[in-house]
Amino acid sequence: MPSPLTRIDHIGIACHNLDETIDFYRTTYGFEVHHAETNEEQGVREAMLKINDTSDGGATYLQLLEPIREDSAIAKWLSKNGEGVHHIAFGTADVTTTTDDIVNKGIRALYDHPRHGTMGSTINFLHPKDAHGVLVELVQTTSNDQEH
Ligand code: CMX
Ligand code: CO
Repeated sequence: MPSPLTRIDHIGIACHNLDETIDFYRTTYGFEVHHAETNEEQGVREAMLKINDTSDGGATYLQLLEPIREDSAIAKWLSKNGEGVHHIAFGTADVTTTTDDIVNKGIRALYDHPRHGTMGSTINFLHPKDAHGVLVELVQTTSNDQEH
């Protein structure tokens, strides 16, 4: 059976200063900001840098994340680890079903119901302690999201 996870949607990277980090990615690699927003619920300012389109109609991004609150997940992680790779996100056509199927294998999801992610997506996370030390995000986008 093919995997319901059809792309690397993004790699989440925690940083102290979003604007400085965007400049680094632009001048070093030539990546441009495709989309930027503040997600109050997640406690972040973020920028999505598009890397490539994918065969499922989606795309792969780097997600640069700066905390906007001391009690946010990103602020806590930065204070313990410093800047670096925070999570990987897989794209799926149906985040609810995909999450339920993985939960049924005994892995904890962080939310009972999907929440609001970047560019109008819906997201959930798998607990890193159940996933060999990797915080995994599951992302469902809509077709409109690809055009932003
Ligand atoms: N990757 C791998 N392991 C991680 C981790 C990460 N990003 N974050 C925490 N851990 C590990 C810690 O190392 C720790 O392990 P030990 O017990 O062995 O020391 C354990 O998980 C508990 O960590 P903690 O620092 O006490 O943090 P919390 O349990 O309070 O929170 C988590 C961890 C994953 C539940 C929290 O970060 C969370 O809710 N994340 C989901 C939301 C999120 O990350 N939002 C920002 C991104 C938004 C977006 O992508 O749009
Ligand atoms: Co993310």
